[in-house]
Parts: sequence; structure tokens; C-alpha cells
Amino acid sequence: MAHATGRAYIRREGLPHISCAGCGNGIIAGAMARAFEELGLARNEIVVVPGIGCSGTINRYLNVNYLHSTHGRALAFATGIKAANPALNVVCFVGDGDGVTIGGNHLIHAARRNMGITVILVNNYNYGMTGGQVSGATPADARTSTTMMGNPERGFDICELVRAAGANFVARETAVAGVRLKKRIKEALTNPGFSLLEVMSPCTTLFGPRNGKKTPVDMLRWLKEKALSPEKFAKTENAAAQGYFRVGTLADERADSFSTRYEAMRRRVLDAAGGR
Ligand SMILES: Cc1ncc(C[n+]2csc(CCOP(=O)(O)OP(=O)(O)O)c2C)c(N)n1
Repeated sequence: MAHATGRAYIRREGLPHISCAGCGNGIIAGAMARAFEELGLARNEIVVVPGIGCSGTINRYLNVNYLHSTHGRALAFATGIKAANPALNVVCFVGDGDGVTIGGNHLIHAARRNMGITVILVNNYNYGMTGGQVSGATPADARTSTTMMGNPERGFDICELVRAAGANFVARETAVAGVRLKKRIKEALTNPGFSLLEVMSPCTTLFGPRNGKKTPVDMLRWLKEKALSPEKFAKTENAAAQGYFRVGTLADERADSFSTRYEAMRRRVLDAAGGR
């Protein structure tokens, strides 16, 4: 089989893009388009729901249905779409501000419900579009425009959070690993329950220069060095304290989704009412 290009899912009229040099958003969107193609999804079976921010501009470049939602509320809109039409493939494309800071509550409740939604959460370690402010995913001690002396807070472990909240599938990859991203997105889309892929993609314009990564290339090299398989991570002493993180599929369960449970309840009620 020829390699997927994802071209049918890309809206070329949206180009040139507005991302900064070295931004991971293009690589992630490309992996998503190729995953759609390899799964053979029809364009009208897909709804992408971006939030607001740099990551939220993704719909400009996509040739699929989309609902450009409000900041922190992508999961709420996606929940409504999926509940109304469970046959659709619903993909939220959100930043760490959107997904796990202002929108944290929606994220954990969508995971608790095991809504059959795929979330691609682009963790660029800050609020990118508004000037690089600290987010709930900014690592401890990191410098941002609002933590110039270092972040006194700790960032969420987003995968652990979402898994603990009840999601079927959680995975983490980096923006340098396009082929791995495509694989994880395919896994996420084919899981019937809530799926989250966290993509480590630190902002090369605002976060990198403040944190010792002067150029996008420095940042991409750093990502490659710090991403470890769960096995290597477990064998590395003080791995988290040294900035290493786990990549790969971290949980892949098959518990019933909200839609399946809702349908079972509906049938129970109909049966009790004599099949009406
Ligand atoms: C309710 C609300 N609050 C604040 C804003 C302003 N705002 C727009 S984008 C943004 C930050 C986006 O950061 P993130 O979600 O991490 O996405 P990124 O730009 O980093 O991809 C903020 C605070 C808004 N649009 N709506």
C-alpha cells in the first residue's frame, strides 16, 4: 500500500499557515490527516472540535467538518455532538490551557463518562496565543511570561489525571515523532471510549528561549532526548526529576463507552414500557 499523504483531509486554501517556525501543530495535524486516511474515514464521518489558541486554529487547514468552539469548552461541545450522533468520529484538538487549565473540569468529566471522543492535547507548556503565560501543564520551575523567576507550581501529569478520571485510552508522544503520532491517533480513534493523546510540543517561540532552548532545533533535540519508553523510564533513576517523560500507549482498555451504556439504558426503559 502506498504511504498515506492525508491530502484529501487538508484544506489547501487555508495555507500558508500562521504557526511559528518549529511549532509542532503542523506535524500533529499532518499525522491526524494520515491517520484518517489509513482508517478509511469518510470526511463527513469526522468532526474536529478545536478550542481557542494557536492549537485552535487547526480547522483552517482541515477539509472535514469542524466546530470551532470556545476557550476551555471544546469537550462540552464534543460531548454534545457525540451524544447526539454516536456514529461520528469526534476529535478535540486543544492546547494545554484549553484542555487542562480553563477546561480541566470538562476534560475530567468527559473521561469519567468515557465519552467516545478522541482528544489530541497539544502540550506546548504555556498559553501560546496570548503571550506565553503559565498554564496548569507548565513544569515546576519553568520560566514563562507570568513566572519569570520560575514556576512555583507543579504541572499536571495529564495522562495520569485523565486515566484516573476513567478514560479508556491514554498515550503520550512528542511533536518530533510523526509516525508514532499517526499510530497513536489511529489507536485512539478505534477505541470505543474516551481517548487522550498528549503531544509534548513546547512552544519554540515563547517557552523555548526562556528555558534554555534558543532555537526550534534545540527544542526538538531536547524532546528526542527526554522521551523514554515506559520500560526505560522505569529503569532510569530519578527519571521525572531529570525531566524525562514516558511516551507510548500508557493505557488501552475496552470498557463500555457512554453511548453504549446510554443505549442499554434506553432499551431497558423501552422494554419496561412494553416496547413502545
Ligand atoms: C473564556 C476565555 N478566556 C480567555 C481567552 C483568551 N485566550 C485566547 S487564547 C488563550 C490561551 C490559549 O492557550 P492554550 O489553550 O494553551 O493554546 P495555545 O495557544 O498554547 O495553543 C487565552 C487565554 C478567551 N479567548 N476566552
